[in-house]
Amino acid sequence: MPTALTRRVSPAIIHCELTHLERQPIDYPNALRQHAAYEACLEALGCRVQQLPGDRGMPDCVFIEDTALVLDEVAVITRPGAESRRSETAAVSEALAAYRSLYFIEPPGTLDGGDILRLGKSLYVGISGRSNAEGIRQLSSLLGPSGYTVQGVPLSDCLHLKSAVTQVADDILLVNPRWVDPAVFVDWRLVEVDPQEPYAANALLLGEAVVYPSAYTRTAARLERLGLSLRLVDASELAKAEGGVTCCSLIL
Ligand code: CIR
Repeated sequence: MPTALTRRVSPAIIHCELTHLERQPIDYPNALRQHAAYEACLEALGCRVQQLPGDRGMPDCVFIEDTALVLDEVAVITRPGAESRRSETAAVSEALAAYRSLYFIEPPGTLDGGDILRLGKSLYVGISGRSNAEGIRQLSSLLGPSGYTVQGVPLSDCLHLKSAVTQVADDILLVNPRWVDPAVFVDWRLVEVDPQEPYAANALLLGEAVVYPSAYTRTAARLERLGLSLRLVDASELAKAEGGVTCCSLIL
């Protein structure tokens, strides 16, 4: 049974980092309710959920994906690009040490887990405002010996690579072609987000099921037409903090 590591929403979420969105009020009780429903969805899909406590001093700590890359062999603890987020890694590395040997990204490298798309043994890493060339170089030298290839991918206008592209089936990627060049993924069958839903490319594939935000009805219809099995969750409150569905868990 996979473990999904999550982290409780911080009461300070209202002070989260924002890059592309204007600050809007976040309803904390509603964010907690939606996060609990997301965890219940992961449980219904067969995961054991292990929730780490939130932290008042870490507004973005619910977005646990950014703090680590978990592979079958090892885990890499990142060094988040936003300085306000660097302290989030301590509790996550403590928890992950029970499951994996750990590697660490060291200064001056920066890397956010949201920038790393793993497709088999290929790791695509967004060259973003958060992940720099040195972080990508360190990732490559840490994981090359285990047979992983690491390729940097240019992005435009979005926070992370997985804002622009995620895997939704064995052979299908969901992509926003305005934010990442689809030619990078030439060997894959690609489905594009509806142009009216630019934020709709972030989906979480768990087994055969796709955990997906209920807000993106047009893109959801495209995915359903392909025969994919969607589990819709209301992720609207954390979307105001620029979070999606991949970023609220680490699947082990
Ligand atoms: C941040 O800007 O770091 C947070 N407010 C949102 C992080 C979302 N993480 C992700 O999509 N992997």
